[in-house]
Amino acid sequence: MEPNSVVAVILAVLLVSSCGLTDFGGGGASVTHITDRSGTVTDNGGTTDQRVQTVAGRVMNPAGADASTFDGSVFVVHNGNRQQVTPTPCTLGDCQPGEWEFTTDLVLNSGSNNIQVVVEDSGGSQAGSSSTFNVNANIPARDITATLTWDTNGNDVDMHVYDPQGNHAYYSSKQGIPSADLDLDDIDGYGPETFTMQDAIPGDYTIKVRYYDAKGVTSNVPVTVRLSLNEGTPQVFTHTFTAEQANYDDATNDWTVTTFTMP
Ligand SMILES: [Ca+2]
Ligand SMILES: [Ca+2]
Repeated sequence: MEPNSVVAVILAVLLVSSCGLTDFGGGGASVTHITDRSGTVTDNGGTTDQRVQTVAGRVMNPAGADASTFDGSVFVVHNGNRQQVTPTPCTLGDCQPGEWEFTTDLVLNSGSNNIQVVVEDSGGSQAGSSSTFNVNANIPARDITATLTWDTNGNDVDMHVYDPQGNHAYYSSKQGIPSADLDLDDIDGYGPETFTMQDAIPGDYTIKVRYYDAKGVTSNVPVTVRLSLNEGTPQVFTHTFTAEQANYDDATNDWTVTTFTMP
């Protein structure tokens, strides 16, 4: 190999090895790929026929390369809606100094889905953002989508949905409403817990939220529910629980989020 070729190969290796953040980042954050529950990976620009996906990505710690804790917050923004995620130190072989990683579950909309990662420093100022990751979902549109998230790490909040016939979907009966699905019970912070119903029967539906278990969290817990009907613009509802309001199976402190009528 000619010396010039050796230099070219080294440069190529350097360029490839820095792709973790430069593919969709450059701004200190990246979405690397999404994976469905069977393990099938969809890359940026791809198409999937699976609604529930896990988003994986990388972010730079605003505190710098040597910090052992992540000094800031990471948000996944999906079609304009933010959900917070928990970064962990990057463990893969191509990790750059100061690079952390995250995964989070995400429920796609029918059609176009834009996913971006935003990093804020501990003062709440934006410290980084990725380019937009696009994926097209060949899935039927849903009549009802309700997503619960909360702003504290490590504790357990639960969404409860009641249909017009009194059926009840919640963590221990995720398919408690026929033809609907509560995707998962998040028990360690931030959510999301997402309820979807493709063909809603007519009548009144009620969403409630219970602070189930503080699990040592002593701060207040800001909670958000986003409700989208017919995949339209979400209505956003917010509430704050105190630490003392976590009360397991007691409904006393339940937040009645909303009651809405499907035609
Ligand atoms: Ca939960
Ligand atoms: Ca979680």
